[in-house]
Amino acid sequence: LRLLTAGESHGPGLVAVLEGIPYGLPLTAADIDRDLARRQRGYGRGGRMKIERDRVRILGGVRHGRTLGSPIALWIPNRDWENWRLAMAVDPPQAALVDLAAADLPPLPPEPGAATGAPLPEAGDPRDRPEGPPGGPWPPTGAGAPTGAAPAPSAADGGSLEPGRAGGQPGRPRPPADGRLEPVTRPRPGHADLAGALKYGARDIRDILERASARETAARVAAGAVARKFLGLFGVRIQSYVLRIGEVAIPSPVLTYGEGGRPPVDPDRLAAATEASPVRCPDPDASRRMVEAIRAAGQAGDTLGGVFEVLVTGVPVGLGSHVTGDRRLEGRLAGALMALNAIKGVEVGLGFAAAALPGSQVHDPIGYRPPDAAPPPPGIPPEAAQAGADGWRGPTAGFFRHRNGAGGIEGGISNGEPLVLRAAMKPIATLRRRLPSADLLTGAPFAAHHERSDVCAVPAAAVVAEALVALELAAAWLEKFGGDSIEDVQRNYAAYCQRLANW
Ligand code: EPS
Repeated sequence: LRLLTAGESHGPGLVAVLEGIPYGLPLTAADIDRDLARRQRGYGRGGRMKIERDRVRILGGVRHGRTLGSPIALWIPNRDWENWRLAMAVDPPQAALVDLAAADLPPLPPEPGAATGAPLPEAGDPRDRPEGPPGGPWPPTGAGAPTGAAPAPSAADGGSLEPGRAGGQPGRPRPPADGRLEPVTRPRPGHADLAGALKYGARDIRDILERASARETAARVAAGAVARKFLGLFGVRIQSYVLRIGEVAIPSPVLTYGEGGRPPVDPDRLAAATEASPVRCPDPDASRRMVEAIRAAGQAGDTLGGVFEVLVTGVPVGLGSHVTGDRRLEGRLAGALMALNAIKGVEVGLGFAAAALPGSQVHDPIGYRPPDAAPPPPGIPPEAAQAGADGWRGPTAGFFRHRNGAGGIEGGISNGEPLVLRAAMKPIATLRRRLPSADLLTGAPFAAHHERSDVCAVPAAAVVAEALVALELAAAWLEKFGGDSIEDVQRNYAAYCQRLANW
């Protein structure tokens, strides 16, 4: 499976090309739009999400609602592009301006890129003073925490904290129509701005930030929705939920099993509770406190990170392999999650907690129960059910674990228990309370650039993580059961399940 995405945050749109999905997978735009909409939600998102209504157009690889086995080309237009036609023009700015003459725009500022010629802001402007801690106590403890009445969060509008206008900052005058043509020269600590500009030799940080923006994840979510649809044919389900926002945290709901290895939660109820929460946390009380923490951070001009978990049920024993490092499933999945913007840590199962425990409390005792002869639960192919798949576990020939500290992977191979993956996201780097920075062209001290942004995007990142896990698992699936058509893959999978059932 190969994926390539393209497109800038404020360019015309985002593109994904996914190659390797077999012939004959039922697929419509609605399968993809559902996940695009989920990625847009979550309390703490900024004004951009009020502008965008992400919807895919399938440009290739699908005919009459079925995949053709050819590359699948997906296109997600950026509605905000209308506001950035000049600043993000594909043509050189002077030519683009001729095209846009009807828009009655003011004259262009000097060409960005000439290091000496680029206009620099007046250092005396109070807006250029950093508002964040320059070298004060670290980590800061609730500095600037606001008081006062909390506005009621709204799940319906995604709970955005900023007004939906393009550009500018709340309470400040709107920049001139061509203001975005001015080069961005004050790198944000924590963003790709400075490292990217130095690496590529860019004199305008916009050349870096447009692609470093997490807007690109919309394209990965679209491709991941195709992988999810593919895995769904075999009874595999992927659900994320938020465990932490800032200091508000809940424990993983899936690590502690009941008597005899009974699943700790009903995956349907976990999914319903998660999707009903404005922060995608299945615990309603924690959700309320998380919303409050995001609101307070937003009022203080700050941002918040967090932790989410991805649960994958119905995974058969045998994906990935112990034989070489690059085929180990843990490494592949962790790599996929670490490749998501702002992710700074990944855990599998007990994760870091396993380091503090003796082996007797870490490794999962093995049990056996003959597979049930009853008809398969909905969504599980009969041959997988014969081999012991029950909606929680995938087919395992009847072997099971009394708990799931391994997070469903041993020796780099899936063991049939659900996969349990966690990732830690750092707070978003674009702060309204701007941190100290230095001008890219002169080195002069300035407050970092601020552009409209999110206060917290952990709920959205969890949805993106589902897509990344789906893509990696679909790749591992095709390596084990691959074929040119869905029919071939189903036959290969059925034969494997049969082998397990006859164990
Ligand atoms: C995003 C779109 C962006 C940001 C966010 C993710 O929109 P804009 O830059 O127009 O506000 O909301 O990007 C970042 C957090 C970032 O650091 O770049 C999206 O569609 O997810």
